Amino acid sequence: MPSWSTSTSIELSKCWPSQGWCPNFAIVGARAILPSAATARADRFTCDNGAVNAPSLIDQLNDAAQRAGLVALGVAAVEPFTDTREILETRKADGLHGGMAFTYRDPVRSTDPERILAGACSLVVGAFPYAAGQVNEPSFDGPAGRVARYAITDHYAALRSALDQVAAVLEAAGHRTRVVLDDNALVDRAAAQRAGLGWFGHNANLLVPGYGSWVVLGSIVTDADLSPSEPVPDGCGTCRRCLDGCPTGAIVAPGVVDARRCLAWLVQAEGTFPMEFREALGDRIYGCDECQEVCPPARRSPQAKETIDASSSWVDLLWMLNAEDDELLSQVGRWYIPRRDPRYLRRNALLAIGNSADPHDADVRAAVEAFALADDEMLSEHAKWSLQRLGERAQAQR
Ligand code: B12
Ligand code: SF4
Ligand code: SF4
Repeated sequence: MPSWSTSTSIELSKCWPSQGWCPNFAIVGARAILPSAATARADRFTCDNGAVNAPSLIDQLNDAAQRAGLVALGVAAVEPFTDTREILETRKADGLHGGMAFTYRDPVRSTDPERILAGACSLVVGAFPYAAGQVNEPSFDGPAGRVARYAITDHYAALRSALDQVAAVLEAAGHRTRVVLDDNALVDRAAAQRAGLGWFGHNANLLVPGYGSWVVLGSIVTDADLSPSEPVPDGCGTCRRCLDGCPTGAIVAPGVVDARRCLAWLVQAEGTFPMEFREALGDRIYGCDECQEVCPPARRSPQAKETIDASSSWVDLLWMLNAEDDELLSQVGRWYIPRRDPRYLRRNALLAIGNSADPHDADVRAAVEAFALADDEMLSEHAKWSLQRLGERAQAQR
């Protein structure tokens, strides 16, 4: 369990404005940033419930957050996120959303916390750390598909449980609460940024000082009138490792991801996987971590020293090709799979096999050939690509 510190802003101020990576991050502890004094801003969004920044309540919230494993907690005002709404609309108009729904479905709704809870006064936003450590090699033989760290286990369930525990403190004090995370209801990164949890990285992720981006984010929308936290200044400076490290050039400008090129989206998107990004997919089967793997603050997270259980970070690709639909969904059904159609899991598996399996393995070839000959047009086409790629790789090894 990381140590909590309320002195982070003093330590961090040594780093900003930064001209690149700040070496002091490694010594910065987790953030307990709920303001302790009853200092509600006079100019804030109308909220007539009366400020409730009683030090005892703030202490209880911080204690509950710490016990529940959150590494940062902050408060944001509930004004609509109009800047983010504009960004969503502009990116949608420019096609950068690549057909995604989520927060793009209804930008007005996703940027207005009052739609979640009428009479809301504050957002209490939390960050839950996940799998930042060393990923072990697969524990089985044969081709292995890499699972992005955020999906290794259900970190969103852990985050929800942590936020529920913090919300219970507010409820016990007589306030109404709604917990939202990773759905269409709210733009989670913008909420976290406004709540002072971290800064917008050039890789578009929200980076928490001392932890980097290996955190998932969620909010408690409440009618409790709490004082907003101070924002965190930019910590990227002139660094651009994520832009240069992205295998498909999807970060088209600092903080701007073109989903049409982003592997994390393409593995979730319906239809044919774009030809030009198939090789770049490598052995990935779900999600993509490259723009975080190269990120110095993410590498220095306290969790980076831990080793991650290999059994959940790799999936047996031959099993994916051969398993029945029900079995596949029972194992990885919590992933976002278009239309809940397991064919998309097999589509991704075929590409990952082409890119990473032993090209001389007869079992691999037989499994892929079966799909190449099958009636399913989409899978047959991806299987043929996979066979060709295996052939090219076998040739290159001679
Ligand atoms: C749609 C979505 C995706 C899409 C699109 C991602 C994207 N960049 O928009 C896809 C499927 C590609 C995706 C991928 C991932 N996602 Co996602 N995703 C979402 C979702 C549902 C909505 C995000 C959204 O509204 N995007 C819209 C655009 C407008 O926002 P944005 O890209 O975040 O841009 C913001 C900043 O970059 C900033 N900004 C804009 N211009 C500029 C300019 C500069 C210079 C700077 C510095 C910043 C900046 O303002 C924007 C608005 O706040 C949220 C959950 C939620 N409800 O919010 C999770 C969420 C963003 N995803 C999350 C995660 C973990 C991931 C992945 C790491 C998973 C993975 N390993 O594959 C990748 C990361 C890819 C990346 N580099 O962004 C986490 C992010 C946690 C964090 N620390 O930031 C979230 C918040 C889920 C959660 N509740 O924890 N995701
Ligand atoms: S998730 Fe992967 S493909 Fe998407 S922006 Fe990051 S590195 Fe690029
Ligand atoms: S890799 Fe990207 S997100 Fe990380 S510090 Fe550098 S510019 Fe910022």
